[in-house]
Amino acid sequence: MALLPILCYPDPKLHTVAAPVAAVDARIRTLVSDMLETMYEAKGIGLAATQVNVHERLIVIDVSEQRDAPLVLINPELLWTSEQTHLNEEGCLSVPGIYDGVMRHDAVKVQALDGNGQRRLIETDGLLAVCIQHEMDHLLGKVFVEYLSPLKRNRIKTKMLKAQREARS
Ligand code: K1U
Ligand code: ZN
Repeated sequence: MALLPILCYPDPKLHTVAAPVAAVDARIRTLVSDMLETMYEAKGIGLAATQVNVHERLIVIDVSEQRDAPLVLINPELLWTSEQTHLNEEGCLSVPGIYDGVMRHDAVKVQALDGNGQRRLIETDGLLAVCIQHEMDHLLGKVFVEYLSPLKRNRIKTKMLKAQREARS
């Protein structure tokens, strides 16, 4: 197991569109286990492969209180989203320290392969539905700050670049 470095906004690599995973093989199983370790260590509830600079359609999630219910979604496809939406306060491990509201569907239905390559159908709502939408956006190269106004987004970009400069010096 290994901790993977997480890309930080506004790194342009975060805007890469991920390609499908060709086969759930030993390389993917190692990546899944490294991503889970990285997500737990960073105290996140989700992580997309894009955020660790791997541009394949793979996400890991754990929204459980005990942090003992990992969910692995490989090649996830959104089959259905509810008409009903709500404003959700979100954060992102690639935009540390920034939280803001994003409109999300209340419920989603997703088809994916799990970590064993088995097909899974998930219909869910609440935090899991929000997290799935957030992570699937990453696979499309979209970071949650892109839902915010250009003014807010530019302020966040400036703040992140300053923090990264200071961390280097
Ligand atoms: O993709 C990521 O960067 C992980 C992100 C997922 C996420 C958080 C909140 C709403 C939707 C998706 C995080 O885990 S950020 C960590 C965090 O702020 C958080 C942790 C637990 C509950 C809520 C937020
Ligand atoms: Zn994120």
